Amino acid sequence: MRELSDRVSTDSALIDVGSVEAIKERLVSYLIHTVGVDPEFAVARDWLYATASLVRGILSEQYLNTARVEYDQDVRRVYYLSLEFLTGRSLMKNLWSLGLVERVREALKSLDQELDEVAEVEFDAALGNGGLGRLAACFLDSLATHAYPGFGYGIRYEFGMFNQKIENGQQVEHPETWLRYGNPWEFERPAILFPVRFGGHITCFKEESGKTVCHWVDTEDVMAMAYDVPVSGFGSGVVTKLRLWSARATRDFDLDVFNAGSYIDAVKDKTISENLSKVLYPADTTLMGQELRLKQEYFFVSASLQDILARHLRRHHDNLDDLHEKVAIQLNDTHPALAVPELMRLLIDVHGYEFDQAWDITRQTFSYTNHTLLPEALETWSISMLESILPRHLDLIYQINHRFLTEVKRHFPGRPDILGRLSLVDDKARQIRMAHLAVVGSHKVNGVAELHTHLMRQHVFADFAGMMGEKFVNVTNGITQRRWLLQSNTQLAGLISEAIGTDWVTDLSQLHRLEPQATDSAFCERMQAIKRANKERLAALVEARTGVVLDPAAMFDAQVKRIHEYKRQLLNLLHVIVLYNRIKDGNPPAHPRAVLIAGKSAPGYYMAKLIIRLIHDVADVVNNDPAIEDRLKLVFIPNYNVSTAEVVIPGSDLSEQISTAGMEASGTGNMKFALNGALTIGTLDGANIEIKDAVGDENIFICGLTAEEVAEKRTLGYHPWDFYNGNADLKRAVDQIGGGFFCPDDPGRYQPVVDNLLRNGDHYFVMADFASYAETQARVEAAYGDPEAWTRMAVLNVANMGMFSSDRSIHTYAKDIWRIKPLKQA
Ligand code: 4GP
Repeated sequence: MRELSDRVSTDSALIDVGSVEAIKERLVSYLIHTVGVDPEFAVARDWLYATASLVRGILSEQYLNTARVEYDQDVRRVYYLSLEFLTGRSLMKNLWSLGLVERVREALKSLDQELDEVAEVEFDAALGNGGLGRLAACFLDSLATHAYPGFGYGIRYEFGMFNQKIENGQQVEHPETWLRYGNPWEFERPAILFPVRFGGHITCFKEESGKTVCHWVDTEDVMAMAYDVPVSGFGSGVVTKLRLWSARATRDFDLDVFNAGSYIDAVKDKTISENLSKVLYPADTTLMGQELRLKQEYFFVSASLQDILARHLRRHHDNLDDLHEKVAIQLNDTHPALAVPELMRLLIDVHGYEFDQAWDITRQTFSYTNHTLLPEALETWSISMLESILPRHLDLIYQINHRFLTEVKRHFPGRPDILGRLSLVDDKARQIRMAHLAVVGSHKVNGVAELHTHLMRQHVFADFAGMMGEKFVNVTNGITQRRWLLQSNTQLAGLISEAIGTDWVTDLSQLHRLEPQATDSAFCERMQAIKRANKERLAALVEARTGVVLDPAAMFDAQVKRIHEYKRQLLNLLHVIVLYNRIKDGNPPAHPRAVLIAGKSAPGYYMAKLIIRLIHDVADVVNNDPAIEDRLKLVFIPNYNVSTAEVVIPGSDLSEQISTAGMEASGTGNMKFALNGALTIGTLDGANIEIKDAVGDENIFICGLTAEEVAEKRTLGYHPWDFYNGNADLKRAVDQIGGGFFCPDDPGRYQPVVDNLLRNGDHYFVMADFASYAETQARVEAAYGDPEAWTRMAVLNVANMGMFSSDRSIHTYAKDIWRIKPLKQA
């Protein structure tokens, strides 16, 4: 794609990357001077570190330029606070951003290295669980690409998302030591260090002026030390910073303790404090309530806010009165919601503000994104835990609540019921409701897809919406087309660019110009050939990881995402069993199908883990039954992560997005698949609805109950037995699961699965949706039998994905929520 490299600025004043020869020289130099390895003996990893050093150098230069421009323009900047950033690998992303892919490829070749092999040895930075963490990574990419003044804050977990191994068909979690060889992208900043305090108690006294002043004393402190990771913007020359905090013991800095007490005990204490940033909590959408997690949340929030305030004061603002004019802070879910009382504490206790003014500044600074409506995911913290770990914050939360409830009383006179529902404090359970704190402390609250925002207004935050409706807005999620098309599906990206030019890379709405290609047979044939090549690449990955050989001529039907009952991998599996039975009965599907499932379960989520096991047991039977031949395969791809997604998504024909309607806030995998020309089978849930509206009803396969119907059934009574008794295919499949057909050595193994589907009320409406899902799958199969029509639909999907770019999401946040503007380039 020559045109593309013309659009990209590779400017570096200090590092010559203008020619292959110059790059080669640099790479050898970095290998020797930075990595410290003899070129004769260097392996791919050494070359990765040499290449990353070169690239990081350019990014650092660009970051310094960006920071200078921001400083000069003294603009408002957004700080994205997130406990998760699911970045994945960075080498190829950065090379694409800088337009250096081909030159570096050639330079490495002249050194007998293959760029793809070098890139492949990079560890995924998996500092996140799933959706909201990956979204944060896409957002940083869009911010930098469009030159918005932005900055990310998170935690530098020593152990990110666990490495999922499958042993005897079961998920086993192993630590992922991604920092084993060091992280070549980060800058360690030992001088950027803030104390974070825990425990202790509060003493308040009246000053002579009559003002009451409170001090938080006798605390135990941990230091937060910064690591900076540059985030490149595509072709913009703008680099955004992701600052990740790592915990350090204060003991390092306080030799007295070593001298006074026992050396060994002091070192033990050090280890305990440093545990704070050791590990990412591997549960998504579930509540944990663990003390370490609370400490992590406060740790990164406190360090980030101290850093933000110090920067604000440094930047020729000698007070914090106008903080909100220069600083917008986005809370990625409630995980950073303690930022609200923390900013209040800093303003009041440290900078001497009165409560009212501090509260004004705070509310104008924060905004909050909600990512899930699942009740079990709405964070609450026990009052007793807060009392002992963050007593000053608890006190401030009570004060905030008191003020807020006074407003509520004014708004809803004579409605004590509402008072209890809206309160930040759940008196009965003795808990603080973090979502309420985030809503009250923010000037805007957004959901992540139209339906989700609607349900948020109607249900979870209905009383709030009744009082402050204008606060609740929608910003539908998006994905960065740079990673999810340009980089991971280079052939399709090339074909698109040939047809419509390369503007789509930074303006995805341009894709609509592809629409006429849907009826161009030459274009469609090339699209098919590309899909075929991507399927071969995926089949190779599957064989390498599982030993199962897939025929690329089969329909590749993929469901890749966290394993969760609401996402309904079980619905998919029931359908696989039905297909299996049909083949055994001599009624095979018209077209061979390979069903691919991947995803991690939270380690403590019993039912999700049981479902993973069931997938393996069913796969064993299906894949090893000679009667099935190649007509059906079922594969579980272990250790799903960003890099695996980059191969699975371009190589799939069918995208499974079959959550119980009303439960998937948005989904972003759905967007990635459609952008890569897979067709969707999905429920009317989350962003599926908007995808359907964009691509047209005839280019998507919709099934199942709507959110309204689900809600209605829940209220009026739902009887899964009726569906079981009314559908012979379904009954047989459920009986096989319950009767041990797939695990004759331990026939009762899956009784809990069947109990959930039948006796315990089938909370996720699997039984109710099965018939509709199976019928829709039959339509999919028929459609797949007509490759021309299928490809036409695939092209129309790609052509209509323009609005699902994270660039669009970011432009909306920038305009409606953060009130920030792109930097004027110097
Ligand atoms: C996820 C939602 O489940 C998903 O629908 C959404 O697309 C994504 O956030 C980004 O908004 N939620 C989480 C979580 O990742 O941990 O709650």
